[in-house]
Amino acid sequence: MAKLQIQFLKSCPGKTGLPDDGLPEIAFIGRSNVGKSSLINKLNNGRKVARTSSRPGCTQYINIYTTSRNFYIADLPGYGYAKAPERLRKQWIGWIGGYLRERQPLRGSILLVDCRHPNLEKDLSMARFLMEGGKPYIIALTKSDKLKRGKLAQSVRIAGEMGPVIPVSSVDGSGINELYKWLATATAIQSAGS
Ligand SMILES: Nc1nc2c(ncn2[C@@H]2O[C@H](COP(=O)(O)OP(=O)(O)O)[C@@H](O)[C@H]2O)c(=O)[nH]1
Ligand SMILES: [Mg+2]
Repeated sequence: MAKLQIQFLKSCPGKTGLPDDGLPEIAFIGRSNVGKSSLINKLNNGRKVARTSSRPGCTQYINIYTTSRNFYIADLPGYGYAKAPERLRKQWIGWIGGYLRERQPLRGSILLVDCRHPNLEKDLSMARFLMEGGKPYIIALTKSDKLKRGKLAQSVRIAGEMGPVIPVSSVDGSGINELYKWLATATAIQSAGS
């Protein structure tokens, strides 16, 4: 897969309004500030994708993007706001879990984890969801430019407990080609099978 063009399509409150034309969908999941918007922009040939997500902590919107490779990106709401009450956090995780289990066109997920914090409980529980879901997923270990080589290797090892890891940087572009390859494979599974 060469470079992608990515365009914002719409924000969906909950599961209603999600695309139903059968095209594959890839979920992007991660804590707020993990570098999700930056990564999506980087995948869009480094150009800013119009529109970034809204009101942290109070809404449960899934932002849907179309891509030039005929799959959708589903940008799930960030989780793990420090200030969010426990009740809200649980509700949130449950809601994302529901999407991951039930969403038919979902072909795989990218879990973004900050390379400087490779074993936060919130990320571990999200990784557990993905593991149990049985669909392909990858850990994108973000902001890899922020760590020296040795520290990054250590972080990759720790995050490796959660699943396969690709260290990425939206600043220096490392890992982006590997991510394109993963996306190509994950979204091709369907065309081969049905
Ligand atoms: N050094 C570095 N900073 C990054 C990288 N990706 C994101 N950031 C910074 O991290 C902050 C949060 O990024 P953003 O993409 O908005 O995160 P989001 O909340 O997950 O969408 C911003 O200040 C970005 O400039 C990266 O790969 N390297
Ligand atoms: Mg964002």
